[in-house]
Amino acid sequence: MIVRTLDECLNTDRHVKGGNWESVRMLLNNDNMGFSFHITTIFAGTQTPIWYKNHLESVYCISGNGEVQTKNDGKIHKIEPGTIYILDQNDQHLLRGGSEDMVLACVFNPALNGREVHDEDGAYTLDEPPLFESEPMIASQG
Ligand code: 9YT
Repeated sequence: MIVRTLDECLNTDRHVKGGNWESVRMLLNNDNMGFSFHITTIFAGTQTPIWYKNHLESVYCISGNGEVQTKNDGKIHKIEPGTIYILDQNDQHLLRGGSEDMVLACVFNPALNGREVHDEDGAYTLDEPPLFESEPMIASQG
C-alpha cells in the first residue's frame, strides 16, 4: 500500500502551477494503478480552454464554484461541491472559475507521468519522459 498526504506533496515536483490553475498530482503512472489522481485548484474568475485528446478524465468538485462549457454544443454546466463531470468523449471544453477558487479531485486514464503541461490545444501528450521511475513489480510473498 502507498500512503501520501496532500501536505507532503505540496511544493514538490508533484505540485504543478499552470497560470489559471495549480494541481497536486498525488498519484502518477509510476504507481502502476492505471490512472492518476490530482487535487486541482481552478482560480476564481479564470477561463481555461482544455481538450484532453489523449486522456479520459473525471472531475469531482470538493469546494468553491465554477462552470464547464462543452465546445461542440455550447452547453454550460454549473460546478459546485458534490458535482462530478466526466469527459468520456475527450470533450473539448472551457473551464471557468466562479466567485471562489474551485478545488477539484481529478482522475486521468491513462495516468499522467507528472511532467505534462497544456499544449496549444489544452491537451497533454503521451510521450513525456516520466517524472519518477517506476518501482519494479515484485510479487507479494504469503
Ligand atoms: C480540472 C482539470 O482539468 N484538471 C486537470 C488536472 C490538472 N490540470 C493537472 O494536474 O494537470
